[in-house]
Amino acid sequence: MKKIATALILLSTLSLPAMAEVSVTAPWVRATVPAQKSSGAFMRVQSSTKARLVGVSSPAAAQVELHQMEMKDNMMKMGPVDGIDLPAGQGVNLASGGYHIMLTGLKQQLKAGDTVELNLQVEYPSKKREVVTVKVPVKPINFSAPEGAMPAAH
Ligand SMILES: [Cu+2]
Repeated sequence: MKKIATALILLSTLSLPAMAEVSVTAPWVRATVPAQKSSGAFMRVQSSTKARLVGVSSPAAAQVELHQMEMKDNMMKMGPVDGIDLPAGQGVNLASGGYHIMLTGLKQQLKAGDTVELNLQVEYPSKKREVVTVKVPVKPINFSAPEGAMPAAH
């Protein structure tokens, strides 16, 4: 019996893939005013191996989308994208004015000091998926991230 258990442990150790490391730094989500049903979340995401951010969900919002803001015909336009590439070892900024995470159908007002949980779905070239849960602090409406990020036009 003991032998079998040891063998099983060994097997499960061997079958573990070399887990890619996805790290998130400086996450924040913008506070909302009482009637506001949407907000943006921002962070820097880095994966040690090539990966792609393919979706986000949150218990705080009915829907969460990956958005991109870009200049088109001299107008800032914002819309959903189906994923954001994470090149190996290179951080990708989800910042105001570029890629960001858009929360819509907020279940309650987001107040500075609160925390919102975001579940980032990451897909690897093998099609294997991983969920990275991030506790994101809510920052005041007038908060702007360092690195000269543009104010959000939400
Ligand atoms: Cu947006």
